[in-house]
Amino acid sequence: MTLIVAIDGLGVEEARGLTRSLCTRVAGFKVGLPFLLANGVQSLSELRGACPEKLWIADLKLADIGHVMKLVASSVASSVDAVIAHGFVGVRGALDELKEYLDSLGKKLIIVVSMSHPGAEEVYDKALPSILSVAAKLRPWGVVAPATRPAIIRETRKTLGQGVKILSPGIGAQGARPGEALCAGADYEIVGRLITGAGDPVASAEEVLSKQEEMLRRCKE
Ligand code: BMP
Repeated sequence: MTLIVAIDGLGVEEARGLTRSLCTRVAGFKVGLPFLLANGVQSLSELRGACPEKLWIADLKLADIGHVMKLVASSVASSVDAVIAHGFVGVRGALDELKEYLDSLGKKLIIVVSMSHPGAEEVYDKALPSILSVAAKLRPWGVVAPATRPAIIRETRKTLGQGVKILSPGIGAQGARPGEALCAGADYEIVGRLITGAGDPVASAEEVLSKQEEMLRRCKE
């Protein structure tokens, strides 16, 4: 399964309905800060109850010293399988501590190596070699790399090899097409508004899945 649905701007009931109806079709769900701030951290376990077996990721945009990232992660860790942090904060006193903490709980670390918006070219992409070396040292379960710039995904895969999962946002609302990131070497595509903002989110998710399959067929020819 290749689709992770990003839940950002929904209420708990709407999100529960969505996760329940998409449960058999997706790899997992990424829950963002807007959802958690609006609905409270406790809403996460409520939400997970609708589809407990899939991959649940807390996207708290962590970018701080290790001590603070651990405190933040501890407030969601019991309800999720993985936590996302930014790669640019570096290893020592930051991501090393977070990784050790998550390892001790049996949870996964995902680090951002570049972002999907245009401004990421101004700073993030320039630091890519350094951030990839952070990832190579830490060996997180996964990294986030942009669907909007497949060359970054290819570079990430080439540098980090097959042992890491690549998760790619930027499909639909940000311009990339379903399947593009998978063709460049990503394992999962993260899709938010294209699905959560659709009149019929389930139909939209089905459409994303069939477009992914079609694109993968074509790029493998
Ligand atoms: P959407 O498909 O609605 O554009 O949502 C993309 C999701 O991926 C959002 O939750 C956003 O926070 C996240 N994301 C992103 O768009 N680009 C990145 O580089 C990193 C992200 O986590």
